[in-house]
Amino acid sequence: MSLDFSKDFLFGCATASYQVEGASFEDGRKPCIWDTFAAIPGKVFCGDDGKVSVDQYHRYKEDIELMDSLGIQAYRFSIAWPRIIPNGRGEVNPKGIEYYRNLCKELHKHGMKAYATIYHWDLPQSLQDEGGWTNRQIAYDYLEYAKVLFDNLSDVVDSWITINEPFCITWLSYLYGAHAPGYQDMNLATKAVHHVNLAHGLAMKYYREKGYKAPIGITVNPQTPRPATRKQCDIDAAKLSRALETEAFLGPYTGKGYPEILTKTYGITFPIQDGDMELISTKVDFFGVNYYNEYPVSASKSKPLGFEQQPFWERRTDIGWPCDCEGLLRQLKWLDKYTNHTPLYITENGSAEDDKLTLDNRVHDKERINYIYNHLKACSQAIKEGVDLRGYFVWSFIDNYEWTEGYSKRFGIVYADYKTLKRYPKDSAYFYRDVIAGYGEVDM
Ligand code: GCO
Repeated sequence: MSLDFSKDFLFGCATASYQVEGASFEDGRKPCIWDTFAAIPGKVFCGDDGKVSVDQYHRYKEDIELMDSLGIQAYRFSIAWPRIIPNGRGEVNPKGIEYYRNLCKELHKHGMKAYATIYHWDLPQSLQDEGGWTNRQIAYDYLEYAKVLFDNLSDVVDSWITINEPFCITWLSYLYGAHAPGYQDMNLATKAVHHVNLAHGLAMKYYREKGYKAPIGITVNPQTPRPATRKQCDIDAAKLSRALETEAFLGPYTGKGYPEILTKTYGITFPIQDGDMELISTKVDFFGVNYYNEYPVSASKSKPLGFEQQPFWERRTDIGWPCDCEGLLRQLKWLDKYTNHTPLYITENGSAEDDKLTLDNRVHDKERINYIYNHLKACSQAIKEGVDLRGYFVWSFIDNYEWTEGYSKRFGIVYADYKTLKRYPKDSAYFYRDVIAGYGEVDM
């Protein structure tokens, strides 16, 4: 039954500021792009927004105590840019710094590590009004914001993640139009890709120059889709999709540059200026990997990008995604090779299930337990096959605001009653506790 992880493998849980904090307009925070997007009718399920969410801003002590009771060793949270520099650029808000300092200290009090993500999508609206990630200036604004965090919180943060899922910030938000700000424009998206990459590079360079010690990396949600058939055209389609959705980021970070196939296929050119690629390839200490699923793809002449997803056979989670733990193993092995054996962390993995609170306040989320167990097995197998995987953060600690799905999809190992804001550990929380404890395999 043991999942066979070494004692120093790190088990954590993850959330993100806009998804859990609430207190949207307290203590000087100003609007972010998700406040704006959520207010546009039809963009988010039921028009849900992050104004209250699970109110972690006021309840972080209770949440950390609960994490501690489950034996969780690290908490990955994100810092809200609009709390730290409410106008995006300029004046720093001391209350913002104070909040995250207190959060980290509380984690340490409980013997847990603080993993801070600098940007998890809550861009100050004022910067979006100037073009958001399509405007090169934003990379320098991001640098100033990151500097404030490094210079004020480095004594309490144990590990930094510069950016969460560049794919979602760029292609998903500026090309597919699914996330805020919701554009569908290849040219804008191409600019956004380069500027997100540049922002990461600028922050990395500053961090290295200042000699900060805590490990720093970036979290990607790689796509290494499997070709639906063995036909060469489908293999090429899978490669194209991987180049667009994954290598457009990991290529520059690992010094390989942008995949040429993107220019050849789509005629796009990234707005590179002198010195950019060198900055962007500043070596990270690790890559964070967010993995939920993987799809079969095939070539398609009618689809604008030249590839399309095919039906799959695996069970769907409540959000409609296939449960594919084999995909995780494939991705980890591919990443290990592509990044030249850089240390990896699973910074998110989990499933949305249709959870029901029983009369005795329990949630019997067997499907989530299966999901996590099978994905942990894939992690353990990857380590056996030589991947330098150092930790796993379950998504999520608690049910929260699932972006365009609002509060309709529950990813937590802790159930949130959105009316009373009470927290109830689900069976998966106790399962996770036992995994971390090693099922009693401890020296007694
Ligand atoms: C992402 C984000 C999380 C999501 C989670 C489930 O991967 O989209 O990092 O904020 O909530 O992935 O969709």
